[in-house]
Amino acid sequence: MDLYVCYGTLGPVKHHPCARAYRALTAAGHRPNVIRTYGCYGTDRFFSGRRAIKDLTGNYKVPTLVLEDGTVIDESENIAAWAAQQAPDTPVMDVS
Ligand SMILES: N[C@@H](CCC(=O)N[C@@H](CS)C(=O)NCC(=O)O)C(=O)O
Repeated sequence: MDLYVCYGTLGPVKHHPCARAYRALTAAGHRPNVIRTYGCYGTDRFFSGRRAIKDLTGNYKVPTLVLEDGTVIDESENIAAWAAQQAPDTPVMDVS
């Protein structure tokens, strides 16, 4: 799966939507390919990655998640909700 973000995934989840989406995915066991689109602060349309996102979602904002089957999930809260519901199977460690 591809996770389109702004400049990265750092920062507090409360204030940075890309960090929120990334941490929700990784906390649930997903390992998304992180694709930086740059932009922000009104400059989004100057960046090809953001224009590609607009073609996908109708808006320039990230994070946007694109699944292997082409499904597009926009908005950090929607990505976090999907991550929680679709956790990949994780092996159970035998500690006996
Ligand atoms: N409600 C959105 C907000 C997303 C958002 O503001 N993303 C920033 C990057 S962290 C952005 O794309 N800003 C572009 C802009 O506002 O022009 C979400 O939670 O996903």
